[in-house]
Amino acid sequence: MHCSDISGLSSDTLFRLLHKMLIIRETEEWIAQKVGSGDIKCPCHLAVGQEAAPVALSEHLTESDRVYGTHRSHNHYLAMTDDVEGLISETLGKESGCSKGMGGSQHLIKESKGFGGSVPIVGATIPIAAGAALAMKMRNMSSIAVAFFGDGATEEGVIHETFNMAAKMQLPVCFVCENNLFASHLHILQRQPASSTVRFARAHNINYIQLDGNDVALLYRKLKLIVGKIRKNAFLTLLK
Ligand SMILES: Cc1ncc(C[n+]2csc(CCOP(=O)(O)OP(=O)(O)O)c2C)c(N)n1
Ligand SMILES: [Mg+2]
Repeated sequence: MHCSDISGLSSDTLFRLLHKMLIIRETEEWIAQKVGSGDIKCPCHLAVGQEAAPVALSEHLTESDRVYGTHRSHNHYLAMTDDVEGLISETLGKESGCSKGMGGSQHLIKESKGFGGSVPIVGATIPIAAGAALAMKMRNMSSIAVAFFGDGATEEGVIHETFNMAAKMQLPVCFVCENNLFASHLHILQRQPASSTVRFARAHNINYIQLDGNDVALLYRKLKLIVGKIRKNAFLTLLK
């Protein structure tokens, strides 16, 4: 059995990480129940099992940063905002929702907390994150942008255009591929010649690291270093 190395993390930090992951899991279980009962009518994609990466990353971000999500972003939204009520109201179509009840599960936003938005079009927020990073760079800010996306998004042309531009312009953006091996019903090996997506970063001379998305302590430690470097413009350096 894989045992997570929790050395160097205080009990406060570990408690906070676990607490946040449980809030996300329980909120999504509630949402699933309400979809089943018909109270929630918008399409909902759950992120069960994908809580650790956004929770660990959000620990190193502030509301001046900008996180962009996908069709499956309850986890990204809650990790950044802690806004359970805004998410639940949104899925119920209420005006008190984070998008005033007009967006539903797949159109979440809360810029005051650093969540720049999620949309259902696969790959669509990746260039938006790069655009935010460009604005941050032009304004000499120390903020960073984050684009979460699935393995399926690596099959969209826009991601490769964005990687090229981000690498060339050395933008302060962190691309996070949550590779759950599936896009809809198809396993990645039925769609691509390899199951790891890091080759796309390599192809654009973007620095990368491949991490176990279920190991929150590892993610916390590694992402702390990476975010710190991106803030100083020292991570997205071209590989020799
Ligand atoms: C441009 C575009 N093409 C197709 C779809 C339909 N679609 C919705 S989710 C999905 C699969 C996405 O897979 P992945 O990016 O791996 O994310 P996951 O669902 O695994 O989190 C597809 C093809 C879409 N929303 N947008
Ligand atoms: Mg996937």
